Amino acid sequence: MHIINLILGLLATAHLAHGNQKVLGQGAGLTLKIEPVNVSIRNRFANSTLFGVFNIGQVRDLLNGTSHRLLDIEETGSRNPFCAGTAKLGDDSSSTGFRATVADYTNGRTIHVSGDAFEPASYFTAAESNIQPHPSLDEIAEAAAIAGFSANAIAYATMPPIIETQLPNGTSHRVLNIIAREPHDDRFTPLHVNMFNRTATKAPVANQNTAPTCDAPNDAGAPVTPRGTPGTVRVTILAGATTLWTLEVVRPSVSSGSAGSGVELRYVYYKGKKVLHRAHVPILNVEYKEPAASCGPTYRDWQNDETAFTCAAPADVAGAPGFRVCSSPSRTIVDPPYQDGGNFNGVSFYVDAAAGGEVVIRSQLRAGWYRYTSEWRLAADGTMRPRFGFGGVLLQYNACVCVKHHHHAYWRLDFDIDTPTGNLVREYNNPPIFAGTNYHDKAFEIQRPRDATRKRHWEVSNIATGAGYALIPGASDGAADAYGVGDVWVLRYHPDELDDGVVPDTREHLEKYLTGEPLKGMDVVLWYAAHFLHDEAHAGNVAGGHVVGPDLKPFGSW
Ligand SMILES: *[C@@H]1O[C@H](CO)[C@@H](O)[C@H](O)[C@H]1NC(C)=O
Ligand SMILES: *[C@@H]1O[C@H](CO)[C@@H](O)[C@H](O)[C@H]1NC(C)=O
Ligand SMILES: *[C@@H]1O[C@H](CO)[C@@H](O)[C@H](O)[C@H]1NC(C)=O
Ligand SMILES: *[C@@H]1O[C@H](CO)[C@@H](O)[C@H](O)[C@H]1NC(C)=O
Ligand SMILES: *[C@@H]1O[C@H](CO)[C@@H](O)[C@H](O)[C@H]1NC(C)=O
Ligand SMILES: [Cu+2]
Repeated sequence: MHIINLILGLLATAHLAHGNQKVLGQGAGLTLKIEPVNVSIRNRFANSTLFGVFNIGQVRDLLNGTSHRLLDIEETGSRNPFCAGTAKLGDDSSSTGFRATVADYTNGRTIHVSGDAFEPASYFTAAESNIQPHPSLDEIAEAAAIAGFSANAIAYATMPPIIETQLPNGTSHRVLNIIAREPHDDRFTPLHVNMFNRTATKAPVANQNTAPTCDAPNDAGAPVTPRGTPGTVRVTILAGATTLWTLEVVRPSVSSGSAGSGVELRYVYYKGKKVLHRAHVPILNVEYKEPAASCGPTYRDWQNDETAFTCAAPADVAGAPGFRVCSSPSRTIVDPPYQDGGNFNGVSFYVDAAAGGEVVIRSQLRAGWYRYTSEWRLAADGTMRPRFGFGGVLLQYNACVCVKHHHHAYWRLDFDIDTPTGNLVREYNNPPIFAGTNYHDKAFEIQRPRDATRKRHWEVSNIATGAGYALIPGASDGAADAYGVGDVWVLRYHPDELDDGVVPDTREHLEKYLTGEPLKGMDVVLWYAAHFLHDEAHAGNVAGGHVVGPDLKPFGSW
């Protein structure tokens, strides 16, 4: 096993301002260890031939004589029959189930095959659906070929990835919305490609003439990491000989959920005690706030297409392609000079000395003309800052980024304070909402709004030890509205509730998991939403203001 052991020096002056003196004030650095995790099982998920999927009788019968394609294999909660009920498996990435998604072009439907990597294929089950999933990179390449482009053409999915074409009997022609160009051309052609009858038509140009001028950068045309490219590392952050943090980091291309979930953290421990089983952003929505042709009005985004950003480093971590330690802060579209593209696809690490010595873990994502920064900041004092950044580019055929729109990002935080179960969620209000007490316990699953006038925040603790983490809303996390629904959901853990599923409309549907279950002493999951108004046309909204997210702060004994 390769271990990269990097001593990242910190500027003493920077942390003096931040109360981390005990660890950092002596001038001691943080040590960051990054080891590849054995991904043999993940490779099986990622391999689009995942042998069993097409070999079970039910799938053979369903697909006999059809034109079809395996689009994606996503991880799901394990359905290992030896682990009954909703019990969590241990901290082992390889102990997971999967759901494969197959597009059946001939019959205008989708086939989902579910199983567990450890089961024989005969245990797998298949189900049909008429919801059209997002396209894969090889499907986009085939769509470009159907439109007459060469094998060297550059093609991307754009928004919305699928054009709705439901027939009266509920089946669909699968029509991909892509842009393509030959390497020697400087302009993309927007296309609608019908995968059923293999025809392509030019798509309308979006909002080119009506757009207010705005200073969004141009598309860099940077490559996208093929979805399913495996990559998981085990990270240890030490201060001197003291282990502060241990966790696994999964790159966006294999992040969980129907549409990925950005940089995904697993099995996060602070000072040897478990904090989170999994933390990620499985739901990301956009709504346009002013009418503009072919811009929205709403989209469900995806968080598993990595695109290039800048990370100064000679090479990736040995044995872990797609993971890199930068010698200076990495730069995405939300950092000056606010440009698209760069030298690196994957997950970068660096120590932000200016922020008091936080280890910053981040990636840049692409979905159509949007660029997103998926980021986690881990501080020596146990503070964790989930962050999401919003940017966009001007495309030759599309200036939707200039039209005022809202982004809604939904974090899923699967807390396991000390232990998976035995946790308690409390809410703090000041002034109080129940006379005489600032705190109340959450007895049952519930959705709650933020309320800055009451300094409202939430706390998850272990009932037996009293150790816990507070979830403190970020000052820029915006306001929910009719489409960007909700701020906080407090739910009981279920292995199959990693996202709200592929939904026919784009709005989030976490309400389906509010089934009235009791919460005290249970395994709990908090979802947290931030709402960001993206308005490139108005200066002042650009510099540094494109990042949202709450703070997670430890309390009790750690
Ligand atoms: C990874 O796991 C596989 C299957 O369990 C095993 O055969 C292989 O030796 C492991 N590789 C490493 C580098 O540990
Ligand atoms: C996927 O499986 C096929 C066997 O059908 C194998 O030839 C190929 O090398 C595998 N690809 C990867 C990336 O493991
Ligand atoms: C597919 O269907 C045809 C005609 O119904 C049948 O002859 C053939 O055996 C089937 N193939 C498989 C692999 O089931
Ligand atoms: C649905 O309707 C289309 C168009 O009439 C037809 O070609 C197709 O066979 C029908 N599919 C099913 C499953 O009924
Ligand atoms: C392909 O299907 C679309 C409907 O989805 C239809 O409008 C178009 O005429 C068809 N083209 C051909 C060549 O059959
Ligand atoms: Cu935006």
